[in-house]
Amino acid sequence: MPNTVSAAPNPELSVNDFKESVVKHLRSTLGTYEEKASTQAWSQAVAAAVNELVFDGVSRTRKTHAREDARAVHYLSLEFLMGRLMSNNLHNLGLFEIADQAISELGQSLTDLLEEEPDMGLGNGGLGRLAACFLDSMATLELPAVGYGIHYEHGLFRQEFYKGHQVERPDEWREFGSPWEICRPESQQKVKLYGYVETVYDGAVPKKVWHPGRVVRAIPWDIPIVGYGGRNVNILRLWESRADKFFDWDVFNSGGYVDAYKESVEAETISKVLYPNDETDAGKELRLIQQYFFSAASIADVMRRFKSAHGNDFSKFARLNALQLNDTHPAIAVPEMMRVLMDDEGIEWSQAWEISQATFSYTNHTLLPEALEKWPLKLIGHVLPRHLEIILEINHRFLHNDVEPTWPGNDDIKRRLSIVEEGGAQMIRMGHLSVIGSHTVNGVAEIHSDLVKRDLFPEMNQLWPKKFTNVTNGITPRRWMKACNPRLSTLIEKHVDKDWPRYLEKLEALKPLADDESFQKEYMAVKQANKEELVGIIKNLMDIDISADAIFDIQIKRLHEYKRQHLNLLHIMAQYRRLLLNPDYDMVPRVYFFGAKAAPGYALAKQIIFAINKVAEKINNDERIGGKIKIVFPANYRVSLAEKLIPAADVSEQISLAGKEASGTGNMKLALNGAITLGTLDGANIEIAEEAGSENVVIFGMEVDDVIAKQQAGYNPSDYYHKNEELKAVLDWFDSDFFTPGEPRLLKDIKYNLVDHDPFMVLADFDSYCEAQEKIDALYRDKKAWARSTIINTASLAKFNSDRSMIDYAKNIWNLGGIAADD
Ligand code: 26W
Repeated sequence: MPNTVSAAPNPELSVNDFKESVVKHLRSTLGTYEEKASTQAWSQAVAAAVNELVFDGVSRTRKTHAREDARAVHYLSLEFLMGRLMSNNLHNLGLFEIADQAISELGQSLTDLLEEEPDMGLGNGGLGRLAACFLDSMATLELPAVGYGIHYEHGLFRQEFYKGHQVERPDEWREFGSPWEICRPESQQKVKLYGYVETVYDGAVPKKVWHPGRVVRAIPWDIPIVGYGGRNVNILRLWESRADKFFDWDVFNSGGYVDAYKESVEAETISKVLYPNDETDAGKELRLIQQYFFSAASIADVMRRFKSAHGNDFSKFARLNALQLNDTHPAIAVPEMMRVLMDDEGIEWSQAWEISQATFSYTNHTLLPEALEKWPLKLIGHVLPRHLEIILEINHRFLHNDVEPTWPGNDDIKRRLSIVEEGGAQMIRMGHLSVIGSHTVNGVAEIHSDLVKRDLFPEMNQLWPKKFTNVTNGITPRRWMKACNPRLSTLIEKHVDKDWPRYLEKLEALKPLADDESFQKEYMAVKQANKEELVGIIKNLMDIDISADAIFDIQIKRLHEYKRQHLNLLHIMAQYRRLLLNPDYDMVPRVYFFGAKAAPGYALAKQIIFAINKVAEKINNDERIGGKIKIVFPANYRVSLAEKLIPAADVSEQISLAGKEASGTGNMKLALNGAITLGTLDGANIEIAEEAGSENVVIFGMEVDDVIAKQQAGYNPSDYYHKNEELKAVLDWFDSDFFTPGEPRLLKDIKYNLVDHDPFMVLADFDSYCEAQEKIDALYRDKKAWARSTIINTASLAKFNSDRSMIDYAKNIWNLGGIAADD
């Protein structure tokens, strides 16, 4: 359905202007004409027409920032999960309706053109999508900000299912180039690797000289980030690696073509692929090189800009630049900054450290021990010999100046706080380095930030209590409501001010309507229409028939044991069993949607995907249950698929074990679009419950302290297995061929993992989860109560606008103000 929302219309462009521009680009940029052009050519011509406005904004914004000598933030992230850009850019420019009409007058459909665009999937999940939402908000708030990352040739793998198993295929997001990026060869940088460090004694203080063994070039590609309203356009700068020089002519001439070529292949490998690991340490040399490559290129870029304005007056550096570390992935930027200030600029240690610490801040996104990055000391010494020296010096000074005076003679605390982990092969703890090297450290939801202080870095918090803070995550309402849910946006616009996508608190005006029957009807009619639309999409995509009268229950997120997709699955199996035992078992028909990719090396996660697919196959085709349960698991969950699922959701599954999900952001998107949260008291669920009111969410399961108490008392999952007949029966199905006919026990690992270990306490929360599901069922039958709750959810979620997150960062961490770009 075309979006008819008319907020922030662009007054400067008419439908005819836009038509002319598209046709002009079709002919002169794409080299084709109206009668012949493919959908792809049309789509590119539209992108080119949009870019005329976008690029103009880039120049205006840059000029303003340079003239004002603006303080800026540099957001360093190994991941940016941008998704598609066309619809978002049209909305933010206020051009969506104009483009829609212009394109239909040209005999094309905007909806079809939008579907042509591949997702820019340069991220794994929450952390990467958060970075993308933050870019949208920073541009909207007119904050001088640059995103820095890697121009991966292949983003997160494309997922296919083969006989129910996940298969990974390469992602080809820019096979034919992307219209949204501009290459800036003039701003390329060189990045050094390997080699050795020489100490030169030719002045008062010995000088360190790094003789690299390898140099690679970093080529920047800029993606314009259009703020809402279109005035301010920031930049996402992504670095591509290239060999320093393609042919070494001497090697080439002496018959060494292959050797010369090999060097270029190796250099280009750095930006080839995104690591698909999520929440586990990749532990690979190439990943470390990726981290250093983009950190070093970005710092060099910031330095170049600074020096062209201020020469060598580094006393101004921290006043003008903030550097944000998105998790520990860019933590190597800390010693790199020290190296540049000392070795390249001749600044002595203490001043360099002061500048560096005043510049960096660090966001932690996870407490899971397996996700806390550590690098073998030897590996860092091999790849980055100078950085290892600097890290060890940072550590020495920290232990000597901060730890020893606070805990004199306490070796145990020193062992825990040291950047170097001893015992076995020495490891460099990137979390420690990030905390020590930053002026501020934040978690991403209240509870998570508390746990960062209490469990992850308790002594660091004792040393520097003011360093630790919270910034609760957010999502951009432009993409996650206005663009993806045009029906609801249109309804909202009838009742609240037009600038709600900017000021989400305006949705509070809907609260008084929550009990208004005619508004309830309108709101639920929107939900119904969104569900009908999804029914059609699923039919096309998977040839599965589902009914829009069922409850649409959605769990979409990376597949991980702690997120407990298998808890959801066990409950579905239990419901199915109830129906088999009693065909009259009374339940509201349900469609369970899953969307999830598993890290390719994560065997149990892949087996859970296989299990969901096999259970789906059986249940979906079992006529005995009269279609009361359907399971829909489309392959290749990604941003553009999320945009289709979220507006149609009735129930949002947020069922992680308490204390494990740092925040979650899908929970915010679903609740804003009117889904009822079925969740544990974990991450941002807690704050969603606070905002929406506990009567408008369904909470179950253990809380963080219950989890700890149970673990300390000695958790024995097999007790739950033996005590609960239903639970035992469904777990035993995994040990049979019930879902894998003729191939018994293919799913047994899931059962034994749960019965013997159950690290994320699925069995302990099973009963409580089943009860919560019954509450959902009962609530849904009460149409008015349901409508009321869902409206209140939409009306109450302003806190989770990523604009609010960005204002928190700008005020409390970056000390940064907005500047409106020139007209
Ligand atoms: C080293 C491998 C690795 C890769 C990715 C370790 C850790 C990660 C990330 C921290 C994973 C991630 O995306 N974390 C999620 O971040 C979101 C944004 O803050 C939160 O909402 C999620 O709860 C958190 O799991």
